[in-house]
Amino acid sequence: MFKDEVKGLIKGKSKEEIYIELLRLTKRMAEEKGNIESKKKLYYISAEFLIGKLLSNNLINLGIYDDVKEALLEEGINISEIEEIENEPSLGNGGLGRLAACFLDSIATLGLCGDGVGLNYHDGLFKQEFRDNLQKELPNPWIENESILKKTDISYDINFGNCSVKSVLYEIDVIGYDNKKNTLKLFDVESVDESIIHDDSIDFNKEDIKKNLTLFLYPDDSDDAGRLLRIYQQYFMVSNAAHIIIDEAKAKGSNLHDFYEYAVVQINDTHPTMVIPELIRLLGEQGIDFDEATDIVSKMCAYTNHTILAEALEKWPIAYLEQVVPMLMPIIRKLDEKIKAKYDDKRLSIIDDEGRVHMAHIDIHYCYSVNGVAALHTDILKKSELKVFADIYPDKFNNKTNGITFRRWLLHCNHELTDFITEKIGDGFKKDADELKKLESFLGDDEVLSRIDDIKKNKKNEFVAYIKNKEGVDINPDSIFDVQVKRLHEYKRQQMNLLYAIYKYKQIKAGNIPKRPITMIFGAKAAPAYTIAKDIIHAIICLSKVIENDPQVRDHLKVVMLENYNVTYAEKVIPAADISEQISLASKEASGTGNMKFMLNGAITLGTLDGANVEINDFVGNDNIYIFGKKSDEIIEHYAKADYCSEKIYDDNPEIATLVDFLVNKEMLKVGKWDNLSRLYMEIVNKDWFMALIDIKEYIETKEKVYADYEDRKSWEKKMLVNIANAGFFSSDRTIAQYNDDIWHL
Ligand code: GPQ
Repeated sequence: MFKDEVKGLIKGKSKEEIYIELLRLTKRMAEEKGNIESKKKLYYISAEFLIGKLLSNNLINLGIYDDVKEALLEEGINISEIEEIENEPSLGNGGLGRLAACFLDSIATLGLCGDGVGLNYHDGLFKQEFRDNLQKELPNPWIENESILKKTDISYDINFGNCSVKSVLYEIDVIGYDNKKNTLKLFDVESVDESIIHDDSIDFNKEDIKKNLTLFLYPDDSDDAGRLLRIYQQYFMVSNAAHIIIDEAKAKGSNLHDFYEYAVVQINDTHPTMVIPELIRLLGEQGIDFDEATDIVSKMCAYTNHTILAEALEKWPIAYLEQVVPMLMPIIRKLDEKIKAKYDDKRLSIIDDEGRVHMAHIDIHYCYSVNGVAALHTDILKKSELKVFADIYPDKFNNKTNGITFRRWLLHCNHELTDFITEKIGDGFKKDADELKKLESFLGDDEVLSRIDDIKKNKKNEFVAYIKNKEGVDINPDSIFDVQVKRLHEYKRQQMNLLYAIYKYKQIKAGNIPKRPITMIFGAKAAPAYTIAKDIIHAIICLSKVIENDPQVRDHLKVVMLENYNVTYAEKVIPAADISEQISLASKEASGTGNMKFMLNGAITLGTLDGANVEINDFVGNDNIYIFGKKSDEIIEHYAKADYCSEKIYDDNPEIATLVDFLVNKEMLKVGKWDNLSRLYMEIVNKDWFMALIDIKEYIETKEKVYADYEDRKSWEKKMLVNIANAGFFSSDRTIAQYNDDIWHL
């Protein structure tokens, strides 16, 4: 029996040794399963793969989780103690990287032949600590002597303008659920030198490429050296990718004139865009002329856009590219000339009049597919942001609404709910998420409804214990868990949620005690150079201290800022959430994927009609979601007319002004710093670029209604059930099936 075999492996071993044994076991079993193969292969190139810990997910996908869990239990060990030992690889920032990881899981699960290609950042995204109520960034080394990485002997010489480096390829198994495996290919530099980083800081000499190229994910790009390093990283990633794609196609018999029959490349936002000129260049080296090479590459590359935020659309100065990748510039110029010869609309150019190269424009002209990541987002791309392109290439544009892997975001993170669903509707939903819909037949079944509620209570209790142990924070398990966890960005409007917390604080001070205590949970990292985002974190932490110090308030309201929010933390807090905060300024959140994870785990969305919230709303209906705020059309118009004025809202609405003023009052300044709090105050009053004040009133009203409705337990339980039952569409298996049907054709 398999369980006995596992017991044999772990007997008498320490937890660290058991982790290593199980790691080796999963690697062996993956090897036995073998690779998914087909003539045509997908290469999903991405600067980020936020894969999270892998052990338990691999056990689940291999079908041995229960056996291993029981074997451990019989030795007196809870599997969560082993999970704790694994380091979380920090190979991504947020949604874009996590999406890539969910996609890999679904690609393998659907039995499609497709690998991820990216970089092996040694210190990944920084580790966040709070010191003096401020975010401090620390290196986050995650690679142990023995890890999920498998070193290969594949290596390429990558030449930059002023130096060359030798690459080395590491691989991570991507095991499909009840299927064979694919690979995540992570390229690294042989000469990288971790010793140039100091323990207490993420500063380092950005100029020594040979030593630092793969140390960090997206190093601070607020200065020239940082921006240049980013181009080095991008070219290193795509040049390696291009080499291996060509090698693998040739090994399968391609004569390169038929290259596109062997490979399809999905370009995950603009970071891997240089793969287009690089492939053209390498085909040229193999004797294929420019026009044919361009044609071949255009038949095999597809681009996904993940944002309409102008500042996130990469535009590299020619001078930078001349320095780092001079061999690509003649190709980029030729690609641009073709466009300029064909269209006399400057907005379509690749190189603009200021000498900047618009990476997205390379993608749109020279890929055969351009997709957005939610219906509204794709609509906005077609109708406004990229309208000039959509007009000339109407057939290229398509939507692929994002999804999440249910293996991680239900089966792994919520065993109780998974088991209960299985008990009620069988386990077909594990392969066909649409079967969750069957749960709706239990809407009138009080016992089922209370069980759903009990499971939520259990997950809340577990989270209370987890955070107590991890951060020493006490949370009342009977309070409402109102959760906003995601990257810190002004467009996501954590500052608006903060203003709500201030509102509630003042209400309680005035004697309006909420029926039930409220716990407002935030989790977010801010980019190291994003000053206002860091000020928002500071203000949230300061407010939490002000409340903590106030005996009149603290039993009724608690604000918690989770430290170092990451995938592992998400897996704990999302199943415990009652309310899912998805409050971005309409039009700005391309999709969101956290919204889907919360829904699947029975949290109710409080959100704007933005990104995939719109589709969630369509599925669950207005009674099972709380929507507020201005619509995207109106917001887009404000930007077009430049007529939004936060100061006017502030001046005309004393009740709003008192909330903003609170940021710099004496209680806040007792625990916080004037520089940070006053800067945030000024920003909101004078600028408020992402319009927190435009929706604050409606937000407060809607949230009050959510809290009140929460007390009608039966009706809330129904909302939970409707949300879970309608989450099927948001499985990344559906998303990937659509990518394959419409774009990849594997
Ligand atoms: N997203 Cl361009 C990121 O996480 N990082 C990025 O650099 C860009 C986009 C997110 C986007 O903000 C979310 O709305 C999406 O759900 C997510 O990509 C995946 O598409």
